[in-house]
Amino acid sequence: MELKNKRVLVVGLGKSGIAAALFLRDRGARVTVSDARSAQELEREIPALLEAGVMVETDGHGLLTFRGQDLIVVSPGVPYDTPELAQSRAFGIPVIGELELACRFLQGQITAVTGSNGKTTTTSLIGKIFADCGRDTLVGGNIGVPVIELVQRTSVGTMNVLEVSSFQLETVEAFAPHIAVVLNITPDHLDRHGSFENYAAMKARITSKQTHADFLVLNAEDKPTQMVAGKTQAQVFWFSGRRPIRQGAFVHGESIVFVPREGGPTEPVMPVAEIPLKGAHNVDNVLAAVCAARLGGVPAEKIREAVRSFQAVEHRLEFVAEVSGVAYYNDSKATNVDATKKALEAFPGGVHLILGGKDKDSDYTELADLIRKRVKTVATIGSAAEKIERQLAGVTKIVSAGTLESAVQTTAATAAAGDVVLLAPACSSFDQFDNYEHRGRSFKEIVRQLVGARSRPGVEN
Ligand code: UMA
Repeated sequence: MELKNKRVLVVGLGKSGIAAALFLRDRGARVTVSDARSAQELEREIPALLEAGVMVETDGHGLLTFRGQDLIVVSPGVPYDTPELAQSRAFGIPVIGELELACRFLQGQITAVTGSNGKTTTTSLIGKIFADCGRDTLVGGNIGVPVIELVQRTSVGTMNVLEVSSFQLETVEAFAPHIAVVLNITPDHLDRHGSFENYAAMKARITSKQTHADFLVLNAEDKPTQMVAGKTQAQVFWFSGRRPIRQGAFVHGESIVFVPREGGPTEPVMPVAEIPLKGAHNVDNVLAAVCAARLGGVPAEKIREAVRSFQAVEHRLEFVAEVSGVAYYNDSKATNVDATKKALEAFPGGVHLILGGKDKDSDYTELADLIRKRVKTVATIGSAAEKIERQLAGVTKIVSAGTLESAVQTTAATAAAGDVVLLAPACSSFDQFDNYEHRGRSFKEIVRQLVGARSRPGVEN
């Protein structure tokens, strides 16, 4: 792709947009960036861009800015049907995402992981397995490092392990991972994609450019994921925590095993008990990682070693502290209903659940059964609170907490020794926080203050 002297517009000035703009500038393009936020809100980002010779448009997207461009590169958070983008496409201007731009320059092999839940854990785990066995490994994508930032560090031997979201897959064209993983497809981002069918179709795009020389790893227990098998040219490998698989990874008795081809040997990989992560969903994540790593040529014993020493990723069922016998867990990354279900399934009972944030057209009644069985109180926060309270009325005791701080204080006051306070909010965070990481860090900070308060003289511990 020739970029020299090309007029390129980058839409969105977050992490991806900044990285894309600087990369394009570096390759000699004439770059403009456009963002809906005000110059004041972007005062930290703008100087470095101006210094690099990038033109900056703030306070909205001007139609004229989009005209006369040779290429438009969009950030994942910018909706596909934004009117200015629709008009640019109608004028024949190519519109691609930051992931697509990056994959045209990335060297080495790509292992890409998508799914509604478990992406970050599985991506990190696959990255660790490859790195631990000595492969030149880079990890990036939706996990927080724009893929375009990896480009200059890649060489032909690099294993690029990428977390990819439905937002990113919406704008791919040539993206062709050698190993693609779809962990599960459950309702999420329906406000952006319009329907579950559209959302699932975006996830399936991970395999649309794979060939017979590539591999696709799918969850045998998840119907919408199974459907992706009908849309691929790649060799399909399956994983299951419940039953034997003819080609792929599964739990056999107490152990994880791998079958490299139909009718082939069953290779032992590791005992399930050695997985250092909580919850059945994490067994699925390990099974998927085992498939990807074996397909990438890593021997079973190396996989076992790497999994055993893997630590939970921040904001994913992360243990924070125990205060007066109550355990606090941060699962701020549970940004949809299914992730909250998985988090609840990891605890047999005695849970005080913090739910809420920005609603994504979700159906919280799907949580009712698990809440009835395992949750003592629900504390609601954020703009989705009223909808959650309405949908879960009568299921358990619900406290309208409003803020995260008040939710922690309320639950801390009622929780008994042996109980769990779980932040698994089933919503995105953008109504009260910058992002889910900010929400998770705030939760940990509030819990730490609680630890401090409880350990002061005169305060009962
Ligand atoms: N913006 C516009 N016009 C619009 C919409 C947004 O100008 O119509 C601007 C905003 O004002 C803001 C910028 O776009 O300045 C934000 O762009 P962005 O939302 O793409 O954010 P980035 O910082 O580039 O982060 C993105 C991903 N964000 C989203 O997909 C929403 C990050 O995933 C990812 O880590 C990062 O690229 C690096 O690849 C976050 C996420 O929430 C973690 N992902 C979703 C999820 O996991 O559920 C998909």
